[in-house]
This record gives sequence, structure tokens and C-alpha cells, in this order.
Amino acid sequence: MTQSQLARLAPDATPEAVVEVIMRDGGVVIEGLFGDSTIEGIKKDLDPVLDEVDNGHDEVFAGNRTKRASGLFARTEHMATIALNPLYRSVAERILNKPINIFFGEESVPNPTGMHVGATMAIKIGPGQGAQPLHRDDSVWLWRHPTYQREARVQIMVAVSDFTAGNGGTLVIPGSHLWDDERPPRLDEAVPTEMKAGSALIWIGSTYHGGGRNTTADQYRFGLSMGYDLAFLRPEENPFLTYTLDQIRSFPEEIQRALDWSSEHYVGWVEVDGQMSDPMDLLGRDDYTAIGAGLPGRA
Ligand SMILES: O=C(O)CCC(=O)C(=O)O
Ligand SMILES: [Fe+2]
Repeated sequence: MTQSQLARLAPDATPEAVVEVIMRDGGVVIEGLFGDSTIEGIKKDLDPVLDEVDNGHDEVFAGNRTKRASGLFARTEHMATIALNPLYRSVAERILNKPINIFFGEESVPNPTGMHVGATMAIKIGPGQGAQPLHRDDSVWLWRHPTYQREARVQIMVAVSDFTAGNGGTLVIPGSHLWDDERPPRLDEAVPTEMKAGSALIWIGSTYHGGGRNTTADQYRFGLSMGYDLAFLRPEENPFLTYTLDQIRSFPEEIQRALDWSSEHYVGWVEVDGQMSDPMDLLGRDDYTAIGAGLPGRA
């Protein structure tokens, strides 16, 4: 497939239409998905954080002219706005949630897939940064391709600054989600994501992509990304080592669950009162005082 840029849809596109384009091309740009107050709020909250952190120490992947910050639910309330955006969430659910039937004895029952947050990251690509190696994000779980059965990740990259071909707009190879694991991704097959601040790129874990080269003299490309992943995969960013219990308790319930304070698909349970329980049961208990500090009722 030769495509000079990814397809673009309006924010009132239906989830079905968005999923159709993503499954055809590997990704899509949704124009104007987030308003000025969200974008300005993200800048206000995260500019000071990114001013403080070092450039990446790893020249190749993190980029030594690139600044990154994670754990974003605790750093900006707008992270929840993005994670709970109805279009993004519904697209992610449609792509990821493919239950399979399993036998419990002779009874065949659907086993839900579930999805959780894989990682959150603010990324500022600075002047002089070279292109990140093109990669598939699902390679962290050794995913094989083509993915006949299921996708592992649905990722969003929100443009906090404008994204251009010159300032490092995310490179994507349209159609590469359909490739096998033998074909190497080439930079000349990738197209830069150009979009205005407030627009967003949504793509899947099997699509080759990478941060673009910033050839400008003085522009930072500011993007905020997160992935919804299959709930039974280990999250890239460890939520239990990232957020304090007080922070978790301050988040909306959907975010608590999406940060693995739930035991979907039978994984992630915790013992409460001798039972394999949903971690949400702990959050509501006053006698649960710190993550990993010991379960109520257990010496
Ligand atoms: O910064 C970007 O545009 C993409 C970053 C990325 O793909 C990554 O860090 O995995
Ligand atoms: Fe990536």
C-alpha cells in the first residue's frame, strides 16, 4: 500500500468508522478530538515537569534530544480526560475486547478480555533529534504477526503542540500492521503524522511507527500518549510502583480499574478475608493503608 498520509476523520465519526479505518490502514488521525482547555491544561501541568527532567540517556530509542515523563494520572487531571474520551475508549474496546469461550467443566462460558492502561507518556522531541527506530509496540510481549486473532494495544498520541513533518510528527507505515515478522520497516515507507494541537493519532500495537526527526531550529514537538492494552498482559508502566494509594483513591473509578485495581479475566486478584478478591475491595477499606503494606485481617 502506498499512502502519503493517514486518513483523517472528524471527532463525531462513529467508533465503527474509526475501527474500520484503523483495521484497514493501521492508524487514523482524528481531527480536533480535544479542546483548547484540555490542551492548555496539559501544557500548564506538564511543561514544568518536562522542564525538570533530563533528555533521554539512551541515544537510540528514548532519544538524547527528547524529554519524557510518565505516571501522568498523578501529574495532570487531563490524563483522565484522554483515557476516558468516549470515542477513544469505545474504539479500543471494540478492537481489544474479543472474549473467547472456555469450558468450565462441560459448560462453555465467555471469558472476557478486558483492557487496562499500558503506559502513559508525555514526549517532547527537541530540535536536532533524529528519528526513533521504527518499531511495533506489541513487540514488548513478543507478539507474532500477522495478528489473525487479536490486537494487543490501541494507542493514542494527542498533539499538544502542532505535529509537522519537520518537528518530529510521529512516523507511521500505513498498512504495516498486516506485515509478517520477516519484513523490516524502512524509513522511506513511513509517513509523518501532521496534525494540529488537539488532534490525535490512534493506532494499533502491530503498526510500525516511531517518533520523527526534528529538523527545526527551535520547535519542540509535544505529544501525550497512552495505550489501552489487553488486560491480561503485563503493563509496560508498573502502576503499583508509580502511584501511591492516596493518588489511586483520588482517581475516577474507571481509571482505578484501568490501572489494574480490578481482576478482569481472573488475573490480578488479591486475597481479602481469605477470598480471591477484586482489588477494588481493598480501596474502600480504611484498614488498607498502603500498597503492599499487608492485607487487612492478615498478620
Ligand atoms: O514520540 C512519538 O511520536 C512516538 C514514540 C513511540 O513510539 C514510543 O516511544 O514508543
Ligand atoms: Fe512506540
